[in-house]
Amino acid sequence: MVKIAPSILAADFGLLAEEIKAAERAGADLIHLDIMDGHFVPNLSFGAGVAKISKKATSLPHDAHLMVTDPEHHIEAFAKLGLEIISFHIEIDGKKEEWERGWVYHAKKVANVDRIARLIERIRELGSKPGLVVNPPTDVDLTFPFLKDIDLLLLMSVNPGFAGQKFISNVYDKIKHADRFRRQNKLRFEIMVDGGVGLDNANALSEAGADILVAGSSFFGATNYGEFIRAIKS
Ligand code: S6P
Ligand code: MG
Repeated sequence: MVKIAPSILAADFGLLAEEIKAAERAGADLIHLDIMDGHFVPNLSFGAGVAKISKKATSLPHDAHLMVTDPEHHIEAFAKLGLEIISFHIEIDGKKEEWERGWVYHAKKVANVDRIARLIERIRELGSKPGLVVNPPTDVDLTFPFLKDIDLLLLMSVNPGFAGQKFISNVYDKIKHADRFRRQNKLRFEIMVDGGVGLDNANALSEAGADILVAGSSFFGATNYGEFIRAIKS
């Protein structure tokens, strides 16, 4: 059954700990933390301080989605908190492309293969599971050489930076392609989809091969979190 990861970016920050406890009671499978540095993406969010609040509020596992240019500077702080999964973008050495809300990083090839490999290794050394993230304009094939070494492939279905954006449907082909590669090579990484996910597309994403769905606005905007999770999983 598909797993649900509420993104606390869309929660009421004035009631953050209560919101996270409510997500746990509602049946969430893990908590998704969106870390933005204002450079890799056109927005700032929060850092390890908020991650600590979330860790304290729930015993659910956490995944940190690092939308930062230099993950090297940040992974240790998150790993020290015991975050189960830490993911960073394959586009960290990529190019900036303008779009209506600022910019998005994309990559046509992996400019610094060693850097990606070292980061994956470092996250594991620090005791967390490594994940790689792919933006909508980037080809998912760029991650294939690294998939045997990671636990999570996070496919973006919006240009990252803001909650509540419109879903970009090119993610379906990426899910299917990565799922095929996973089966052919007998790999075990999970596929997560993030951005614009809700009741309207959850079934199709899961059928395409997604294992975990991030839900920000759709989850925290629901009147009843438990009903939302039951509906999305049914
Ligand atoms: C993308 C964002 C995502 C978050 C997001 C999902 O801009 O940074 O990485 O996980 O908060 O939110 P929503 O409202 O699209 O489900
Ligand atoms: Mg995210």
